[in-house]
Amino acid sequence: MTLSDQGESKENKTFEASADTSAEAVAFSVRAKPSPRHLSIDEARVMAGKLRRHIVSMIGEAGSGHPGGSLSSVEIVTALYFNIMRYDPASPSWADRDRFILSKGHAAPLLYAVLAETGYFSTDELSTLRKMGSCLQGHCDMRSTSGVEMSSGSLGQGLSFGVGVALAGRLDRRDYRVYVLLGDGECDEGQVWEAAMAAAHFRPEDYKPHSFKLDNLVAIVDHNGQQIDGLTRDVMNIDPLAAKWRAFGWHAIEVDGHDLAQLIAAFEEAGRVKGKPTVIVARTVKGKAVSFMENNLDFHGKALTPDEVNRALEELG
Ligand SMILES: Cc1ncc(C[n+]2csc(CCOP(=O)(O)OP(=O)(O)O)c2C)c(N)n1
Ligand SMILES: [Mg+2]
Repeated sequence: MTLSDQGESKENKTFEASADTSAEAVAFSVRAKPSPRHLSIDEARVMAGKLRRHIVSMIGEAGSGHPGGSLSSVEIVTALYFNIMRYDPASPSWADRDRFILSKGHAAPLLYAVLAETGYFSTDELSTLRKMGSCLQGHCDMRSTSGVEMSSGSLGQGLSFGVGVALAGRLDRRDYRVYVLLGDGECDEGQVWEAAMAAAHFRPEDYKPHSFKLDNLVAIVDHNGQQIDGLTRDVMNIDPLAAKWRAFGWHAIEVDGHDLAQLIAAFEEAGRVKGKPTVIVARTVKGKAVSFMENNLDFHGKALTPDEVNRALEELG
């Protein structure tokens, strides 16, 4: 049974029941799991274009924000929210939902765009970004925005949080999966590597009788080659990135981060990996799909002017 088969009142009752650990309630909540959405690649491409239009419009309207790193991760979240993850916008705290954690919290407009398009709130809210009283803060605030799993913006913390959420899933015997999106500049933070080491450390033989293998955890690194102060290879060379994660005990997959088919295949591969967490190193272009923003360091943390918004929207079609 999928959510679309259920009436509204039954749906709410289902999710209330998921906190109940009786066999009957657990069986019911297992039956009631919503399936991931399934857009075709062409439909997903159209959705990616929509997300990009939201991003440039809302940052232009706000007059501040981080467009470059929001645009580079568009296909990553499109693949996750429209082909991979299991969630229900009507029940944002449903205990069995898959979790998406935006560790690079300055890309908040990207997350807001996808949360609006999936139905967590209206797309009309997007134009309130960074305004007084808005539920859409400049950086992610889990107390203000439906669907935001972690307050982020201080780089380096999301993977540690994700390890905790993945461990909690194992402890609670829930089969949700945890996805953490990191920036490549963010990987300069030592805490990322502490979390990477911890994630691969937890093994069932250490914690019998429970299974603590964190193969329910997937990190994605948006490897756009740029950070706030310049090129990653100049500021702090992190390559070879996949080899580093492998050395830390992770299964690593490298993809073109704008190729939806490659991304979906990589997430599916991650779902089949047993006994270790997976990292997807996604090669991307900062400012992707807007010619004057691509690889332009200026647009790391600078809003588009009204004229630039118009030019960008024209290009995005
Ligand atoms: C702990 C911390 N230090 C510094 C900053 C300021 N800052 C915001 S974005 C950014 C660069 C991040 O680069 P990257 O992770 O590569 O992000 P992307 O290229 O995807 O935008 C920095 C240093 C911060 N937010 N948090
Ligand atoms: Mg970067």
